[in-house]
Amino acid sequence: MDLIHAKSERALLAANQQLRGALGRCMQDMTDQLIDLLARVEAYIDFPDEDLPGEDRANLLAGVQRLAVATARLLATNHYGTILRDGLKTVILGEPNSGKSSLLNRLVGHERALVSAEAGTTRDYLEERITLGPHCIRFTDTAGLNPRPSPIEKLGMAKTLERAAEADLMLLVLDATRPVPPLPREIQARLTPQSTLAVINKIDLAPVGFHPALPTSLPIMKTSALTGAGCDELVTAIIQRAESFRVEQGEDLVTINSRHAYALNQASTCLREAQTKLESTCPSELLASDLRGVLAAFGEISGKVDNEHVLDRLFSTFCIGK
Ligand SMILES: Nc1nc2c(ncn2[C@@H]2O[C@H](COP(=O)(O)OP(=O)(O)O)[C@@H](O)[C@H]2O)c(=O)[nH]1
Ligand SMILES: [Mg+2]
Repeated sequence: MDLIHAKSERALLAANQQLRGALGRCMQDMTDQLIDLLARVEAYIDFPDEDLPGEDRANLLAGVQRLAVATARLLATNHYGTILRDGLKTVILGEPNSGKSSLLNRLVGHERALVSAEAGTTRDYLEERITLGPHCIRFTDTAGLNPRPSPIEKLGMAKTLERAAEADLMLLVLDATRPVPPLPREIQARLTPQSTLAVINKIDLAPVGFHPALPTSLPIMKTSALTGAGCDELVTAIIQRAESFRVEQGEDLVTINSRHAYALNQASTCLREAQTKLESTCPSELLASDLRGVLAAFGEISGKVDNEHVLDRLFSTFCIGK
C-alpha cells in the first residue's frame, strides 16, 4: 500500500526498504530479545522443581528497559512516516497583503491562488501539494491574520488557527515594507524557531540589508514573490525542515504506519507494566502475562510467534529435563 501511495522519491525509498525488510529486521531483533526474556521468566513457572540458577531480576529489568527504548524509537518514526506518505504540512500565514498567495504561486510554479492588491482576498484556506527535492510538501495558504477582522475574515482566521495547530512547519510571511504586525496570541505561542520560518517578503521594495525586528528569534528568510529572489533558499530550508523529522534507525530508513503505531503503543503499555512489576516483588506469572502481551503486539506487525519458539529458547537457555 505504501509503495502504491508513495508521493516522493524519499517515500518510495522508505516503502522499498520496508518491503525488503528494514522494519522486518528491526522487529525480528526486538522479538528475539523478547523471546529471550520470556524464556527466562517462564522457565521458573513451568519448571519450578528444576535446579535452575537464581532468577536475576536486575538483568530482566535491564532487558525490559532496552526493549522499551527500542519500541519508543520505532514509534518515533511514525511522524516522519506520515510526512513521507502525506507530505510535510506547511502552513503559510501572515497579515493580509503580505504576499502569502503570491509566495504559494511562486513555490508551486503556477497561479494556484488568487492574488490581489486588495487585502483579505483569501478568506478560506487552500491546499497544494508539490514535490520539493526528495519530499512531498503540502502547502496551505490561509486567510490573512488581521488584527481588526471583518466577520467573514474572522471565520477564515479561525480556520487558519486550526491549520496552524496541526502544522509541521509554519511560514510566517511578513511584508518588508511594513512594521511587524501584532499576531493573535494563540499563534504567537506556536511560533518557535523549531516550528517556524519567518519569511520577509517584498524584499525587492526594501532597502538592501534590511532586517526587521522580530518579537521572537525565528530563523529569517528573505524573498520576493514578485522577482523570485530568495525562493531557492526558502525551498532548501523547507526541505531541511522535512529532513529534521527523520529518526535515525541505523543505516535503514525505517518508518511505520498507523497500524504499526497502534501495535507498538500496546507493546509499550505492556512493557511499562512489566517494568513496574520487576521493580516490586511481583509473581513471575503476572510478569510473564505482560511479556506475552508484548509478544502479541509485536506479532501484529511481524507475524505471530508460536509457543514452540519460546519453548525452544527456554530449553536452549537452561539445562532442563536432561
Ligand atoms: N513588489 C512586490 N509585490 C508583491 C510581492 N509579493 C506579493 N506582492 C503584491 O502584494 C499584493 C498582495 O499579494 P497577495 O499574494 O494577494 O497577498 P496575501 O494577501 O498575503 O495572499 C499583490 O498586489 C501582489 O502582487 C513581492 O515580493 N514584491
Ligand atoms: Mg491571499
